[in-house]
Amino acid sequence: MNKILIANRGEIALRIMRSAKEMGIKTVAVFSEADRNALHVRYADEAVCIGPAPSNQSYLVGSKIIDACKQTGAQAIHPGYGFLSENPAFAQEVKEAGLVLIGPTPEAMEVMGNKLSAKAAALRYNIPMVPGTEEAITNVDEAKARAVEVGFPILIKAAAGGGGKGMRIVEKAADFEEQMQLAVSEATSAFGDGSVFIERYVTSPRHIEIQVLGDTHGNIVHLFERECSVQRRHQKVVEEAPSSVLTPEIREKMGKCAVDVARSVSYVGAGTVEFILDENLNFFFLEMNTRLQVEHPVTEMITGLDLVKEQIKIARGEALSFKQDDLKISGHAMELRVYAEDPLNNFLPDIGTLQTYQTPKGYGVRVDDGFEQGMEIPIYYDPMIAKLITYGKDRTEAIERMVRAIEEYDITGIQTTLNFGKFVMQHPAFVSGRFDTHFVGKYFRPESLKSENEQEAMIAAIAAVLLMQDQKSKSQPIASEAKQQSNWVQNRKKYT
Ligand code: MV4
Repeated sequence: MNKILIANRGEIALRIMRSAKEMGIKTVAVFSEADRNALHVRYADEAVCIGPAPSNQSYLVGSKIIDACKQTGAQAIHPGYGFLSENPAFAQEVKEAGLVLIGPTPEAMEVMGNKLSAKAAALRYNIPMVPGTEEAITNVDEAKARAVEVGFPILIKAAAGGGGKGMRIVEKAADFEEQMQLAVSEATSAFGDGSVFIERYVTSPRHIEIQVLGDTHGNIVHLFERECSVQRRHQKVVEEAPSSVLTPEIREKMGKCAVDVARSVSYVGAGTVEFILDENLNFFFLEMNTRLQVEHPVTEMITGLDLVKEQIKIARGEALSFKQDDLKISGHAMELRVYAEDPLNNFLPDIGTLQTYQTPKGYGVRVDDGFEQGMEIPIYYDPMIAKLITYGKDRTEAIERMVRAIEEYDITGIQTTLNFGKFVMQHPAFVSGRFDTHFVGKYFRPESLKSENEQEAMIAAIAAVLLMQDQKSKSQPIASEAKQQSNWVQNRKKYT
């Protein structure tokens, strides 16, 4: 394998190419017409345009990507996350074209792509699961009877689901039928598959996931957990590793379960096994993601492994070069997803041009991004512009470093989730480690940021007045001096 095609864009395309380059592997970028000048296109050794901006005419068209491989002689495809990364039909086409997909088999993707078949596979390994139905609900009365047995509140979930679509909480038996109909119609329109099932609703869960790696020789290991409870509308914003609540015993148990879930589909490649953890630290398997995840860097930081390199070595047929007992956690890592979104306006996408774009630097700071100053954020794709990752000897240092890095990060022209991230890092519930998936809903109000913005605006206004008075009292400063002073006002605003 000496040339791979990266079937993705943005930060993750660059992230993958960097590892390939270190391994002496040539890279091929694919790009849509909206991404002609994108960094991933410039970074790659070769680049192929695969169509118009909308992803269903470019990044989601498997045949164009396979054609680009043939055209350039790339032998393997790294799909990144999103787009075609968990599409079993694409995985099958890649295989039939005589190419290698850097990822699991189409069969493993197929089983894990449906929550019910995923649970059925995991059941053979006695993995703890939330009580509910093991099959899709076909009869409302039977389902209602089962819900009464399981106990309310219950959650109706879409088997094909993702992103919380087709999910409905039911508080009491009388509401069951109506909520079920809503879930079925939502699932049908979102996934073309109306199958739903029920589970007892775990009211205050933490979302903890385990990274796994499997090779083609039957070795499977886990790389510990990531805590992903800080999310809104099923979109993660802050992730960390390790979790502040797991004991070594629970960690080991969850790790073993994750490896068994992977084993249930003979998993090959990097994957993530998702659990929820209740108040009493009971954990339950939810589903498995068969891709490299956005938040994989926090695992890299605490294990010292490069997950993309591991994926490539696995795809080349190499055996894992370490055993479970060789792995240990060192230090603590935090990740903030920097979205082009306005936290003061319900986190609505705020696309535009990056007027200023200066990333933080220094010890323990990693920025995985795909943009530079002056670039425009296209409206067609995910609004995540960067991931800010900090590493420290412990959780406190990782948090302090994150606050410092957020303050150094300078983005103007668009609103971002940076100031929201600072709010999270400084919130007592987050700092103490006592939080769950309701963190944002429970604690975040737009006012929590406004007061800080207003304070900053006030300081800037005062500084401007002082500066004007200062300038009036002196002879007119030369242009560069004036510029320096205005920079000082901006920096003063940023660092206060
Ligand atoms: C749950 C749950 C509570 N009880 N299942 C949301 C998305 C999907 N991956 C599973 N999800 C949940 N399943 C039971 N039985 C709560 C959630 C949930 C959630 C889980 C992880 C992270 C964030 C979440 C936000 C809301 C609900």
